[in-house]
Amino acid sequence: MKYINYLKIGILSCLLVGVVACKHNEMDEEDSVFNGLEDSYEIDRLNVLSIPTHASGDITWSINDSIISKNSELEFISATSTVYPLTLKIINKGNESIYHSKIIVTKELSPYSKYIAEVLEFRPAVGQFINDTPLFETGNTAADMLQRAKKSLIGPNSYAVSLGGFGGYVVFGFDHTIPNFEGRDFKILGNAFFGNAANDPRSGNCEPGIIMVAYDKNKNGKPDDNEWYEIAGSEYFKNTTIKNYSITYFKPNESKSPVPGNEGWQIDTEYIKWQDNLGNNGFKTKNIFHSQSYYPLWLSEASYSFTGTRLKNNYYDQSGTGSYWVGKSYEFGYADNVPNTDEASNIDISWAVDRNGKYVRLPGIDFVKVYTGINQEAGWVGEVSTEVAGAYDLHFK
Ligand SMILES: [Ca+2]
Ligand SMILES: [Ca+2]
Ligand SMILES: [Ca+2]
Repeated sequence: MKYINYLKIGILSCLLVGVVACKHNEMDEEDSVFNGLEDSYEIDRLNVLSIPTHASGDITWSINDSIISKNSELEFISATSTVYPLTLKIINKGNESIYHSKIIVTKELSPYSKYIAEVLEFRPAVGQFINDTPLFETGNTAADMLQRAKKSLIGPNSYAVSLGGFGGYVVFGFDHTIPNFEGRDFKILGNAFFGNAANDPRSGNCEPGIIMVAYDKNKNGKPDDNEWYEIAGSEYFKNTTIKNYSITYFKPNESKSPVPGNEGWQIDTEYIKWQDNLGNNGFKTKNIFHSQSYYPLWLSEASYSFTGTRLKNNYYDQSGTGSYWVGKSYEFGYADNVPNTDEASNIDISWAVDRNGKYVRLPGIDFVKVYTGINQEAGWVGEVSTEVAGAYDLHFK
C-alpha cells in the first residue's frame, strides 16, 4: 500500500511539474523578452540575412538614417560586400529600446553567375516544337530531356526551349538570391518580335507565359510549395483572365488515319484531343511544317494535365483571310511577350502576389517558373507556345 501511495504521489508531482512547465513555456512565447542583437552578423552578398526578434511593438530597423524594415524579423540582402551599421529600435508599451550591431557583407568565394544556374523541371505541353526544341532522340527519358533543357538554358550562351501549349512549364534557379531592389529586378529571355506589317506596333510573334517566383525562405535550397508566388502581370486583375484553369492532353495514336481540314497546311485536324475544366474540349491540329509527334515522347502516360492562370487569347487574323496572324503583346509582367530588348521583358519582384491576389514583399527570389499562359491555335502559325531562352539578374555587377 505504501509503495502504491508513493507511486501515486510521484505521478501527481510529475503531472504538476508538467503543468507548470507548460504554463511557463506559454508565458515565454507570449511575453518573450528580446535579448538584443549580436555584436555583428556576417553574410555573403546576394544572400538573405534573417534576424528574427519575435518582439512586438513599434519596430524600426535602420542603417544610418535610412529605415530598411518595420518587421519583427529583418530580411536583409546586399549586392555589394561592405559593412553596414545596423540599428534596431523597439517601442513597446511606452518603453523605447535601442540596439546597435553591424552587418558584415562578404564576397562569395567562387564567383556567382548572373544567369540561370540550374534547371529543376522541364514539362512542356503538346505542341509543334515538342520533341524538337529541345530534340528528343529514341530512348530518351524525362531525365535526359531535363539535361537538354539545362544545356539550353544555363549560363550566358542560352537558347530557346519551347513550352508547347497552355500550362507547359520550366522551373529554373540561380546560384544567389536575386534581390528585390527599387524597380525591375530580372529579365526572362524569349524569341518574341514585333511584326513589321502589324497594324498594332506592339504585336507580332508574342506568346505570353505566366511567371512565378519563389523565395527560398526556409533556406533548404529548394522551392517548396508554400514559397511560390505569381507575378501579377498587366492582365492579372482583369475579368478576362481565368484563374485555376486546367487542361488535359491525350496521347495521340500516331498511326491513326488523319482527318485533313480545308486548309492545305492541315495534316490532321483531330490530332491531339484535349479537355478543360470549363467543359470545353477539342483537338490540336497537326500542320505540314512539323511532322514529328507533338506529344512529349518521353512520357509514358496516356494523358497529362496542367493548371494555372489562363490569359485571354492574344492572336488574331489581321488579314481576314487566314494568311497573317499576329499576337498582341500584353503591357507588362509576362515571358516571351515582347522582344528581349524591350523594357516589358524585365520583371519587378514587387509584382508578386499570393494565392489570394494580395501583394507580398519578398526580399528577393531564388527560383522562377514559367508556363504558357494562352490556350489558342493561331491558324497555320500553330498553337501559341511560350519559349524561354534564358534569364538574368538585372542588378548583378
Ligand atoms: Ca524590385
Ligand atoms: Ca525552400
Ligand atoms: Ca515564342
